[in-house]
Amino acid sequence: MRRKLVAGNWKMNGSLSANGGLLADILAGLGDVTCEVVACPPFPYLAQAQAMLSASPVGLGAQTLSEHPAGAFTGEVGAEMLREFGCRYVLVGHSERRSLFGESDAVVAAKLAAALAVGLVPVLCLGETLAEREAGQTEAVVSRQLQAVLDRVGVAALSGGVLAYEPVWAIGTGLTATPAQAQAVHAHIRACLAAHDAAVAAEVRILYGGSVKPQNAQELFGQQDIDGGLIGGASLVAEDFLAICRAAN
Ligand code: G2H
Repeated sequence: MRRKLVAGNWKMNGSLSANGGLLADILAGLGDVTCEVVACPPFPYLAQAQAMLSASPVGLGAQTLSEHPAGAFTGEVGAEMLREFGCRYVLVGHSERRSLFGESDAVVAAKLAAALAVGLVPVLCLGETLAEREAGQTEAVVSRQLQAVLDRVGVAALSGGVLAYEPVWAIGTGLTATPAQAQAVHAHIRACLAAHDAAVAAEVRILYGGSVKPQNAQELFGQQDIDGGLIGGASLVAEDFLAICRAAN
């Protein structure tokens, strides 16, 4: 039985005061939430979030990390630093990192390995563009993205891990994959894992991301292979984020 997980990806949003209010409201409204909840603020706010969340059931995650452990990499943030600030999770290979910051499959795999090396749980993001979907390449694209990671770390390293299917065409656009579309890709991803190791495939949680809202969350999370959500815009509004968390109960 996979426990559902809902993670808020705040992207490059927030301020000390806005985050303080958002986290306080989330903590105050958690009473009837049973799924695992995670918040992923921007780097400068990790200490603030750590202070507010460390005694709570809400976990902390970062949005990316360097593939290097330490050294002359100006502007980068290493895995050990994230751990020191209380992170349990880190997003790896979000489509905005891939498309806007040029992260190749190989770089994504290296970042995932760097996270695992210090005991962080990577949330590996996979997803196709609209052009790729229209060309019938959805399964081929997510298979390629997953295989790059499997080639690097092996399937056993994903045991207990988290993946996120985020169709690029649904991210921040208001378009959402239908539950059936999402389920089909989630099932494909699980089958790819099962081809390597059935036990790992059965326990890995696969989140759906891309314009998840209170209105569509329950039906998405009701699909057999959808184990929760990676929430962008709606994670910035406590009421909406909590409603999505409740939909995962
Ligand atoms: C996808 C998602 C969060 P949104 O990027 O990772 O964002 O919910 O705004 O589409």
